[in-house]
Amino acid sequence: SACSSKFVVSQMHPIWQEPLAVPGGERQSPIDIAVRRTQFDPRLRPLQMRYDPRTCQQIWNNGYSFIVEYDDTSDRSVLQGGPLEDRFRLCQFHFHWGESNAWGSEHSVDRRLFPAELHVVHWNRDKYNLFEEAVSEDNGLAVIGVFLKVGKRHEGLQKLVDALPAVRHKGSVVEFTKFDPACLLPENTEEYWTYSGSLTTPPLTEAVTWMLMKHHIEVSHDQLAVFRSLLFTSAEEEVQKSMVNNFRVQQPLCGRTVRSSFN
Ligand code: SG4
Ligand code: ZN
Repeated sequence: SACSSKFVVSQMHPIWQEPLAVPGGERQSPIDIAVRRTQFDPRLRPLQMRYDPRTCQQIWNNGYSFIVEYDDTSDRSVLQGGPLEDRFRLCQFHFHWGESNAWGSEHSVDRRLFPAELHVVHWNRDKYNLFEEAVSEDNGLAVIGVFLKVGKRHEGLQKLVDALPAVRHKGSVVEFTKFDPACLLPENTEEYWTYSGSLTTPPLTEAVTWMLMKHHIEVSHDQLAVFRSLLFTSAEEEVQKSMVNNFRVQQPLCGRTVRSSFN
């Protein structure tokens, strides 16, 4: 079965350069959250985010998404609590989105997809010295996921949306400062699902504790349209490709349990 082999050749994303042999392959992401099969765990505490907006540095179009990067050389922006035993440093956030509002998220809830999904990425500063060390280790990374729905304009997101035209092409970087990613989280962060999984792009390492917020945020159609106006391609390429559908296909659960912090 898909879950019993030592190496799984991952289904290739159209823009990945080559198929990838994934070591392990038993705890890959993303997955569908089947709500009735989740298990309430009363020991799951609230998440504690303590982010310093002054650690925000730049936005980078890496040819797959745009990434807002944070200075992670000190403990000024950290996440702890929830399912986590250690302290994790904020290093970046990014999104995945679709060409239409009918899909775009990586995870789904009872098979329902959302137009986009935010990922706030952190690495374990108690066990490792650098993101690059943590990325391939068990318990190395902690990612908060938030679903986006189309509705009213999101005030906090607008500052970021305004900066995006400057990183339209692959490889472009622009300075971006004083942005608190907590403004992109739903008001209620106490209700979440958590499971053990992987990065959803190469190297697909099984290092991630996923925390998916039950409550979504709303953004306007115009704000998402600016995401969709970005490009997978660099300025030099002849045929330009819109940055849309930058999500990975869902992966088998392989006997894992998804826990919930709420009943
Ligand atoms: C996106 O492709 C980001 O651009 C990547 O960031 C990120 O990789 C990747 O998604 C996977 O992250 O939360 N979806 S995910 O599992 O965070 C990493 C960069 O390449 C390693 C910097
Ligand atoms: Zn992601």
